[in-house]
Amino acid sequence: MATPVKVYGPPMSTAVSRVLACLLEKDVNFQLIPVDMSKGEHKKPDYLKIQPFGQVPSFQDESISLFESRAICRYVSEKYANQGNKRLYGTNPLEKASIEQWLEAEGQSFNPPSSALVFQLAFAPRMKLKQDLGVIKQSEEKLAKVLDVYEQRLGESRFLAGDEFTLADLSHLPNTQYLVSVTEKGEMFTKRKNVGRWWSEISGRDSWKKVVALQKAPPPKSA
Ligand SMILES: N[C@@H](CCC(=O)N[C@@H](CS)C(=O)NCC(=O)O)C(=O)O
Repeated sequence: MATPVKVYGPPMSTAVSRVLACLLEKDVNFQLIPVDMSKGEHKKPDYLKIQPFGQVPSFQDESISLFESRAICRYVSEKYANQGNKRLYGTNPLEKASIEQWLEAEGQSFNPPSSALVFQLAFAPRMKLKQDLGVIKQSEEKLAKVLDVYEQRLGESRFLAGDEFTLADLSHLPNTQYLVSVTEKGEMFTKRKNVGRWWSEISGRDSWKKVVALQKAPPPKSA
């Protein structure tokens, strides 16, 4: 069996969970390496050698190291093109362009307001940080506009980039999971008919259910 790739960081991190979902879709064997962020392990010199911005995830496959979850997902999808979900990153230039378009929409339009809401509503209370009501209001307004665009798109096609589940859909799973399952903003998704249908379909995939199970499992002890 091939040597497992290594993913550094806790599955409860949205960016780490994006990479895990991709690896599970592609049937790539992986080893999860704990990084105890509460102890600042992600800012230690050894870790900064593989992730110079001091964030999770980072990733190693044979002799290469990568960071940035979406870049890692693109790499995994290309390198392991012939295994697991072979349609995940498209099979021709047009499919790939459509996937890239919606991946960009996720990174540039969906992620900023949704990750701000995840931080304010899911993480700040756990970290005993004061919530910023202005940020919450502004982010909710921005996210609503993005979801209106998605509602229209998902009335025309089953998934964002067309008729197949792709990296573009997968990339939305981490933030949406938190918003739907641990905040009161889930209605933003479920009350929109097409977005709600899309969310139940993509979040019901075995790969994502396994990621959610990993998020609920007790953290492994760091070395
Ligand atoms: N754009 C990066 C974002 C990575 C990121 O923000 N990671 C968070 C956890 S989800 C983190 O490491 N935060 C700690 C910090 O920034 O110090 C990616 O997608 O990999």
